[in-house]
Amino acid sequence: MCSFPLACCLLTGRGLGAVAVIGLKGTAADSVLLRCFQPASGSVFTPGQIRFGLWIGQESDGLAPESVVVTPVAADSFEIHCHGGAAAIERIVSDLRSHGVKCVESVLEFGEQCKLIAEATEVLMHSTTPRTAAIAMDQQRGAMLQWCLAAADRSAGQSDSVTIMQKEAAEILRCKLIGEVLARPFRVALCGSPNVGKSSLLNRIVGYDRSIIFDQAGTTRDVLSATTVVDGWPIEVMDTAGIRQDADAIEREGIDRALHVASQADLVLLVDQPLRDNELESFDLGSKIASMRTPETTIRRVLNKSDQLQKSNSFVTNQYDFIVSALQGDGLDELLLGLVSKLNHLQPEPGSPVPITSRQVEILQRFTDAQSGTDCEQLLIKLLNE
Ligand SMILES: Nc1nc2c(ncn2[C@@H]2O[C@H](COP(=O)(O)OP(=O)(O)OP(=O)(O)O)[C@@H](O)[C@H]2O)c(=O)[nH]1
Ligand SMILES: [Mg+2]
Repeated sequence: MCSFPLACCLLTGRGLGAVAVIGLKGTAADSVLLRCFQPASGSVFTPGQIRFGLWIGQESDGLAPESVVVTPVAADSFEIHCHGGAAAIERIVSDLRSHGVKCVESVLEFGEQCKLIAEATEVLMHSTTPRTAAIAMDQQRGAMLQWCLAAADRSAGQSDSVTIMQKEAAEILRCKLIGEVLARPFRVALCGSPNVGKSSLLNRIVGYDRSIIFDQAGTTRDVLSATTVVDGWPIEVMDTAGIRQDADAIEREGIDRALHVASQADLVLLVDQPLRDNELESFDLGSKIASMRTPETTIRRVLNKSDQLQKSNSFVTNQYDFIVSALQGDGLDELLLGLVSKLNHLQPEPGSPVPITSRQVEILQRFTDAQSGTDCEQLLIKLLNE
């Protein structure tokens, strides 16, 4: 029969998290565990369970037992969730060592992680700004894990706590967009009629000449994008072909792409310009994009070329969220803050749980809709381990 050496590894960041996770695996890991851990119920370990109990350690050391949660991940593979302080971690690791378990430093060497922490590590690797990295790091240090364990603890108790947990999960889901922009930039699409100054705005926002600007309709034929950082958030600004009804075949292709980009964006800036007679351009682009967008897409109206605007037409300007001049830079600061206002509004408190993968979002959504405490418990197990 083949056997695997016993090994343990700290799977969470050292020292700063409220909860620490220690992985333990190897042949007969369960029997080593049962020498140190007393489960609250006496049943055998089954993968996917959450087992509450006491860490007894070595009786000879005279230390008081400590509450821990043990999750059997697979046969001969366990996670031990304990208090995040160094003393609690050291105690458990040293007890395991005394039973012949080798403690490895690197998670990669150990080859396995708590799913929530592994996901956070992956997202952290893709975070590009200090602001987004700080939120990812909170998750890597166990913010979501801690909520999940606390919820599992309560779901075993009173049934009215289920409603409270579902409210908490709904609150966590409010930050879904923040979770998404930790690993990819917030997507802003510039759309509008030809020649209104979309490419000029892109260049202004990113601070260099990314797009060609020309005083002729139909200059931009394809989607061009540039990434920048606004108020600490990574933003991808996408310049698109001007949309008009009487377009030729090549322009039509660009327009289709523009509409597709608009439908995928987090924020669509619908750009207009004042006409010489101060009337609005009559093109129902707003409702066209509104009909294509996802429910999460926000649309904001921008009036560009404010330098050409006459004072008498405030009734026109009232219809816009932002009034700017890409040429002269007027209104740009307000526009930039407007780009990220949704993100700033959703910014979580330091250390709060944020769902950072579509898997977490999907499970939390099911959690908020679950009908019973047992369903909730199953979903928490899924969130921890699936
Ligand atoms: N006066 C004034 N002119 C501007 C402003 N912004 C852009 N323009 C001019 O408007 C013309 C068109 O600008 P573009 O940025 O190429 O417009 P566009 O919307 O990208 O055009 P298409 O790619 O053809 O759809 C150029 O001559 C720009 O210099 C502005 O704020 N004020
Ligand atoms: Mg253009």
